[in-house]
Amino acid sequence: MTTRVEITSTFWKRYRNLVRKEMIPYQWNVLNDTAGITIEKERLGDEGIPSDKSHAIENFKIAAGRTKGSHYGWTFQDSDVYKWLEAVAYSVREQRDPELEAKAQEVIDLIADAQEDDGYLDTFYSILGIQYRYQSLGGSHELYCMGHFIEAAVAYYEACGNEKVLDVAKKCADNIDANFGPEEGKIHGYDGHEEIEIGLLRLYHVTGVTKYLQLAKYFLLERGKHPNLFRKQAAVYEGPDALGGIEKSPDTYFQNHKPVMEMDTAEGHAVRVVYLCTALADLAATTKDAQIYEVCKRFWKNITGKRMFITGGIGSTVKGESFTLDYDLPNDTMYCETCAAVGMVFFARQMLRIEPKAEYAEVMERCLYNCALAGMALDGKHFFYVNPLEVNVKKSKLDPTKSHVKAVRPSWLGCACCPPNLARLLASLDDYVYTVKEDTVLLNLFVGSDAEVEVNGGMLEIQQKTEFPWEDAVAIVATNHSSKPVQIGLRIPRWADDVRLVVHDRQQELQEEAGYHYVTVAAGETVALRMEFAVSVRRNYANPHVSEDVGRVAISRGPFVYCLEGVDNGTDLNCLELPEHVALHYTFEKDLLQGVGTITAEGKRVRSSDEESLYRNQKPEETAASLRWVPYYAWANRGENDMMVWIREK
Ligand code: FUB
Ligand code: ZN
Repeated sequence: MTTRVEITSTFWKRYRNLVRKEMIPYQWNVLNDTAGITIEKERLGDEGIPSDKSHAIENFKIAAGRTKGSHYGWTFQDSDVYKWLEAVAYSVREQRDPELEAKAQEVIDLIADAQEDDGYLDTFYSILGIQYRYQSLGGSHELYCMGHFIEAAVAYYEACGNEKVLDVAKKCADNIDANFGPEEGKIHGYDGHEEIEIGLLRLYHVTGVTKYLQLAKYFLLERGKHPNLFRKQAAVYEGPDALGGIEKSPDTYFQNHKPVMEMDTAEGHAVRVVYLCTALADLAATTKDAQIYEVCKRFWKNITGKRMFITGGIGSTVKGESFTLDYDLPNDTMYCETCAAVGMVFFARQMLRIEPKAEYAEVMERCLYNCALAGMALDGKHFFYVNPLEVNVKKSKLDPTKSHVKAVRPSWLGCACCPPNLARLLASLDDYVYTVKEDTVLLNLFVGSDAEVEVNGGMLEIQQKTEFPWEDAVAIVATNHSSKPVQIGLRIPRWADDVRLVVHDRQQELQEEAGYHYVTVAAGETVALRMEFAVSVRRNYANPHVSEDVGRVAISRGPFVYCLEGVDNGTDLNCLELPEHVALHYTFEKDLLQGVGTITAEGKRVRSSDEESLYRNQKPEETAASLRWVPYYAWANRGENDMMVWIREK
């Protein structure tokens, strides 16, 4: 028996139906170049990368010898197909779909045909020069792509029992194992972009074959022991241009500046960092290695304590899509890539496997409900790569340093890592609701659902009846079908002012242990619980080291961070002010943005009576202004629009 969580929440079912009905078919058309859309460049400077179409499926057909042509797109174009396949796996796990499964089988057959006889799998090198494989690891993304394939294969195997896809994955991993490792004659190195480590660990979990665990461990712990690896390879590399010079980036970009076990801050490319952390935490959970967990905790502390935006976004600069330094969190030039927020959700999930700390679930929730969801329009067909906390439409168009900050989600992106990443996360949301550890089931996310959770050698049936996030209570009914007692760890949300817990109609005092309250369910017992939250609208202030946010306030309610949009608040959002003591009113508006809670307040707007002069000696005047906030995730669904999260407070 395995754990099964069926999501019943209206909020989340809408997203999951969107994945099944819109995202998967739409992305399939994009990958086949039949969607009839225009693909946007991410920013100035990307002109050199061919990205007018996806060509991803065509690349496989060419590599498989089914058609003629050349490779097109980024070196990691294959990963778009793999992430799509992984999303399909979770979708059919939730609801079987013979037509979609037939399509997935076609893709699996195509991938198998594109695989080299020795297991190597990468259309870029198969088409452009197989003799150059593994020679430009800084930019080539070969192991990254294979890691994504292995993840998809494991997910699809687990969903449908498809042996073929798992065999292709094992063959692929065996090829990597034959080429990399500490032994003489093998390459002593790793990929410029972490991901293979996650894939190998998943392959180990499903097959139990220890060499996959060992290889993942090798890649993780070897990292940083070969500074200059990528530049050294690049100096003698004569193959096809892997990624326009990325391999010459500083070692920090690739987390290659010192051995991983010595790292204590998040440096370089944000997605790479969180994929590294996800794999490290999985390794620590799997091998119960306390030292590796210490490293994970250092990363966690640095990221969430000093380098994360209030929306759960990470990556402070477009340059290298990277972290910069502690407290450097600029609202209008940041990066906050959708994939990075998705990766934080992965990281948090693995941390929960190691230690039951609600802080991990809180960050997971913050990233999920804010930055990750904001990565997609409500129609499931438009996507942000970059998720700003402040946008001025004119500046985005005319200021070259803000060309990456968009006010409208494009239909697709030349570098399309984010849309299918979001699809696979939303389709697998059921994996994030609970964490099982020994005799305990942690309830991490309040998501209406019916679940059967394998725990302590038996089964716990657990139902969450709730319309959270739009309702402030959860009724939980749990039946322990095993012969031993089971603990349920109920997360006590920090965004609530008061949490009341009623067990079998009797109010209970909460006893908090690292953010959870534990309830024991005896063998054969059924318990009925009700958690009620007093959720108010909150004003949030940043640490004053975050210079951009000094004197500013961000509004939140429950797990949602809110923002002001031009469509509700007019232009020049920076002229708006929220007086310190005015009341903030919350209303649920069922007809707005598919149903959202909005917040209103009586604010102020500064304006000049003399619009002509740039500088003057009088303070601008203040007039009354009605302010209206919407949840951040729902912004940019009403046309081109300025937006702001942090408003000046007076
Ligand atoms: O390099 C592969 C993916 O493309 C990264 O994860 C994203 O940040 C984007 O650069
Ligand atoms: Zn991305």
